[in-house]
Amino acid sequence: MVSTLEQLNAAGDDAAAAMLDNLYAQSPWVARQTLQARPFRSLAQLQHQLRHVVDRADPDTRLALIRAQPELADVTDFTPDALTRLQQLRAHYSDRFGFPFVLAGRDPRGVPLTPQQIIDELVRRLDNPADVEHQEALRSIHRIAEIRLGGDFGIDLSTGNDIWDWHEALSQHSDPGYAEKGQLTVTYLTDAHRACAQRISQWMRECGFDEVGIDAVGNVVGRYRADRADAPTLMTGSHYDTVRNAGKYDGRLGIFVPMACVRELHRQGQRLPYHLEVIGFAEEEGQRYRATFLGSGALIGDFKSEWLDQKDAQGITLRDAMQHAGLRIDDIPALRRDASRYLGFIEVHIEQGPVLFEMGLPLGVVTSINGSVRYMVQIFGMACHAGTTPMDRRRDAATATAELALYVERRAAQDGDSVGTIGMLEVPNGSINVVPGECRFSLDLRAPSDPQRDALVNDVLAELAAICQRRGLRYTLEETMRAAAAPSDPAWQLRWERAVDALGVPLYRMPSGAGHDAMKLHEVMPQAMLFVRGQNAGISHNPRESTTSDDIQLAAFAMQRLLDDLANDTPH
Ligand code: HGY
Ligand code: MN
Ligand code: MN
Repeated sequence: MVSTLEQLNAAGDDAAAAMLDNLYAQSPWVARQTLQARPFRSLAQLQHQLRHVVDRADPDTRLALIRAQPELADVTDFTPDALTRLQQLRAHYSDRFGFPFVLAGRDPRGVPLTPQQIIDELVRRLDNPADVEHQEALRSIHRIAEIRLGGDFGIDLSTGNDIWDWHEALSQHSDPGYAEKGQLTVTYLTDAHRACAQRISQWMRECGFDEVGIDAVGNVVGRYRADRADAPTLMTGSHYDTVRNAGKYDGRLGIFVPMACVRELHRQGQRLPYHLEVIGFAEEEGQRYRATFLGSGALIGDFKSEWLDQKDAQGITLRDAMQHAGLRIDDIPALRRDASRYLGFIEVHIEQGPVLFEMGLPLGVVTSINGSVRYMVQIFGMACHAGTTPMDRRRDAATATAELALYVERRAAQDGDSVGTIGMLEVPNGSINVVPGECRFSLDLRAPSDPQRDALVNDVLAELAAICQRRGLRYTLEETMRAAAAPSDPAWQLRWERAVDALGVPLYRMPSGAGHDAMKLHEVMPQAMLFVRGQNAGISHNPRESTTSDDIQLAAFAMQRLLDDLANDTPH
């Protein structure tokens, strides 16, 4: 029999505790203490309070909670060999950590894990340091409780599951050289990229958008018309290109969540007092060409024509790639939006960091997006014999780069909230027995404010010059991207805050260390973002990037709430 939140809030203490007694095995104290915070406005708020009660318990109580959990119950699908392997690993796990292996038997989509997935997860977690595994065990216990709560209270996850499934289906398209390895890489205008544009277009049509098209730079643009032609427009969306060996949710989540909202509006036959423009931006990551934010930039009139002569790793120019894809370069200037016709821009994105995951929160409201600058650097020294050249006679480009890398790490850490990364580094045509005469590398420098970012940049570039001076080397420097810090528009940030609060989800405001298309739209219209918790400690730009149907659904409900509230605030 399905329970309701109203029943839980109204029940006597014992009856209420009985409604929650299957969430945390052998540990009634969790529910009892949680219920003291009644009434709950949502299951999300109840879940957060359950986690909070466990987090504030003393270490011994938390350890007893883990030890009270039964071992994996359902092993019916295990072959005898797999079961033997499981038993051996579980024994090893208990010896190593002093508590049983606890795992939520379902994946982030709520689908039961296969025996192999269970064994793989157990093997992976055996490598965890004890303190990390202790936290991971607790998160597994909370995930089990979340799944059981959803069952007991009859949560319908169909919206979250559908959005989750769109990601899964789109991830089938990947560039050659990666697809064969089961890796996801979709770079600008490859066949996989263009297949993605077609899939997204098709799904938009199925969702009921009035107009769907692929624009002159490859953005997929869906419009859901307002209740009157001369209404203003709200823009939302994110990117569908990816980094190399990427996760499935970076960017795409911000396309699919609004698509699901339009699907619901269409199902209800509801029209808003504003047009809703949902955009799948074609190029944000700047992987194939150094043309970061190309998709969103084109909409604010910031398509740089010099990009057209850039060549990719195969020597194909951006111009050729666009013409091969049937894009009309002459039509690009017309993509520029008249910002006066827009209410603003909102974007949903996975957090791509550990904060929400560690706080046990499904959603966060973004306060500002860090400003960033990127460079490609070449250091030139002298290639020479590794065996005969004395150490004090070398002009080694690689050790100079290494010296700078350690400086970048130290200098960025000095600010506390700046970051500096050398993500690409190579000795072109290097040989094992040749002192590197050249070294190429990237620089990615970011900070919450432009002055802080620029101070970091100035110091790093000064150190680059000093290192090369001291070592007798020369270098070239090419700035490939500069994005100003983008504080959220207060009114739009408040809209997200109200929507999150209406779901009963505890409100958490946070900066974005990652760059997003919102920072381009920020240049011409007000913007604000919503973050969704990432699983696996929020890892991103990595195939372990993950998020649950539950959290995806909460993001969709938050956007629906924002759209409804905006409709009420917009003159009809
Ligand atoms: O690098 C970034 O911050 C984003 O993922 N493009
Ligand atoms: Mn990214
Ligand atoms: Mn992104």
